[in-house]
Amino acid sequence: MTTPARSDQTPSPTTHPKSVPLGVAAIGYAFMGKAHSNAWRNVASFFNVPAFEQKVLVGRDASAVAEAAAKYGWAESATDWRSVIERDDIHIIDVCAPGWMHAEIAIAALEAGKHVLVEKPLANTLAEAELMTAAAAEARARGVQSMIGFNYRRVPALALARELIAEGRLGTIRHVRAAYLQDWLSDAESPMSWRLRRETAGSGALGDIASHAIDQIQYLTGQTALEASGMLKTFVTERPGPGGPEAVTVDDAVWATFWLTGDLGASVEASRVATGQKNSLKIEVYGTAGSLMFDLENLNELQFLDATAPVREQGFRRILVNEPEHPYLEAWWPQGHIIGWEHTFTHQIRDFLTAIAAGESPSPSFEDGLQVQRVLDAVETSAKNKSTITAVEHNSLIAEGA
Ligand code: SOE
Repeated sequence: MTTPARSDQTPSPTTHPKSVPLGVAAIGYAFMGKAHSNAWRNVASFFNVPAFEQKVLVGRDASAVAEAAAKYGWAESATDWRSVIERDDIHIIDVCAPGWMHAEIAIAALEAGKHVLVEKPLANTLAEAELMTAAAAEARARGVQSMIGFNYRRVPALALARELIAEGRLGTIRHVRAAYLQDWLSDAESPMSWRLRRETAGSGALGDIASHAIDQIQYLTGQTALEASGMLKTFVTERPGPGGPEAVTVDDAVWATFWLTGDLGASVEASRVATGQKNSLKIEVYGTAGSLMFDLENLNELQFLDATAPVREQGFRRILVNEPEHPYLEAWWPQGHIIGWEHTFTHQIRDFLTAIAAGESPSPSFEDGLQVQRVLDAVETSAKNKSTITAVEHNSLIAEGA
């Protein structure tokens, strides 16, 4: 449980002098720590952002995190995140640690008056996500900002898709389909890791990658899930662990359907055992006046169908999202010089810093992260009870399973 913030003793960053660079500390130096470090290292070369310094990279293994800090451009390394968040020269905490650490670190950092960016999903449980969101709301009142790292919102093609939908170019959206397929766990001999234990990951494909698809469905359409129905499956029930075979306690794959506000239907499929699919996020949006298709493996492109065009000319056409007029692109290279997956993290850090400098709440907020967590929880409840969940907010059953 979090203790109420000591507002009288918690520094307020709104008084942060512009002349003093924002001190940044990142917690975690594995895959996401590396992706975020790369973004911190290059964002100021391409975007106008407030001055900041990569001060500390935090990890549990002193020698490994020291090596990573030197490699990724951090001034120093540390092994105790609690002492780092108490430092006066640290103003931003970037949480790249495994899901089971998100709540404790983010809440402590917010209470210490630090702006917080946390990787998705917000937490391992709905209860943790609610505590984090309450802490974020309290901190925001003190000028302390927070953001969740759904980085695919920063793919220019998906940001353009959202703009086109918001402008009405697709008319009324009827349904959305999203599939996020990977195969790094297809081999039953792939060893155990924190991502395969419920106590450290919360869930498997559901929280790890379906969370991205669920966020995208809500982000692209501006609607929120009301009803959820889902199935979860663990195909490989035990894997080689440090002390011999160990039970896998999270899902390998998830199938879910949703009704959203706006009378909109959606389906999400996510798997980490889809043999041959490496990091394939495909999204399709179908409206009364047009449709869109996106494929992460071709992330510079958006397929757009304008159903108001004469039928003889209709068809999905490829928009190469690489013009200066497209979101984020004017900062990079001349048109047609495409960008990659890692650029989405640079865009994310740019938006986070820009919001902090403006004293505004970055998007997506912890509230957005909590909404996704409610949907994840509703899918799990539906799968467990073999039923359809309604009122995602209240996570109550509407129909007992057969
Ligand atoms: C899972 O392997 C993973 O690393 C996710 O955790 C990330 O969020 C996704 O962007 C890539 O795949």
